[in-house]
Amino acid sequence: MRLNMTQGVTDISASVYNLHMIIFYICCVIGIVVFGIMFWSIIHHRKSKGAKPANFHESTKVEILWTAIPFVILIAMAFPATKTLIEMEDTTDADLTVQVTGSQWKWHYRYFEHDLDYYSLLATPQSEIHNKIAKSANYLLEVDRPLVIPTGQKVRFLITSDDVIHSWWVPEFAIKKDANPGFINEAWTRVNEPGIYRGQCAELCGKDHGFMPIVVIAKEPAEFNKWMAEQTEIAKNAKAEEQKLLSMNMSMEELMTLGEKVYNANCAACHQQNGQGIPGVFPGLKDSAIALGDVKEHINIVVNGKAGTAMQAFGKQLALKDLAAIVTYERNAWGNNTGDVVQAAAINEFLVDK
Ligand SMILES: [Cu+2]
Repeated sequence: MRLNMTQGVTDISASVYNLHMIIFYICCVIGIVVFGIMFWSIIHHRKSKGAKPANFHESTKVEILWTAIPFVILIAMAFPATKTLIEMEDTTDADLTVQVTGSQWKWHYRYFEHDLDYYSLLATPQSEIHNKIAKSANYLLEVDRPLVIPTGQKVRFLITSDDVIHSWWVPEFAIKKDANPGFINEAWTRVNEPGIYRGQCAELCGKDHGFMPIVVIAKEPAEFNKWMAEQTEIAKNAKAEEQKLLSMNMSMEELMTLGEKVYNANCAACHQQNGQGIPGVFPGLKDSAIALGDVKEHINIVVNGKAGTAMQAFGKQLALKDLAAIVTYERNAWGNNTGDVVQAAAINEFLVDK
């Protein structure tokens, strides 16, 4: 039974499970009947026993039977399946709408009714991935900022993508929807019990396809509202903080410490922790023309990305000081030693829509 589908935690996932089981049992019965008759006939009416083959070629009775019986079985299966499918597709009257955007290799969540959006990144440390320490129970299934939704309410998901095709899959909600660039797919859920539910990207989307998990926390509505109030407050303060930062200078040390952390979470997947990239696929930054060359060009690439490549525009993903720290880090780590210190104010000039 461990190999069977999950029953999930929503009414829809329960009906999907039941549907799966009903059709599975129908298939078992058909299998037993068909193979039973076949093997019984082969054994009891074999040639060595002197059996003469019957001839029912062009028998109207048989032809009607073997058309009618499968037809009836198919209709009987289509009824409950269609009912469930229609229910799954009905995204009307949602209490909350969340836009889910896949991008290489992370998820972005935006709450329509609230002033809140954020990226959700893999939280499993590199040391676990490279077998330097023991793997934890939720290896590759943990994120820094999970999606939080209320229990007992209808939550609608609008699923899309920034780059290639991803797929947002949470088995316990019975949701698996492709995230296509330029399209919006809809799904919905109503989770009955509070809890932590995990999923993964289910459409091969490139090198780190296995490194963009999904974690959804379902909280009681009161707790959800409390969480939402806290988060919007934090987001508001962070914006105010950004403005203050523009007139402040961080020390080289602070920038390097923060830079290493942010680099490892956001850049190391492609450019690697040692800054050497993957030859032929992702350029290295150690001794590179970008990291040692013009600071402005370097900032521009980090903030606005590089069209036609996997290099994303990080300006909309990270805070000013994180971006300043990344650029400072890349210019001084791995023996790059340019001595350049980049501050938040320098980054701000390159943000297109701020
Ligand atoms: Cu993906």
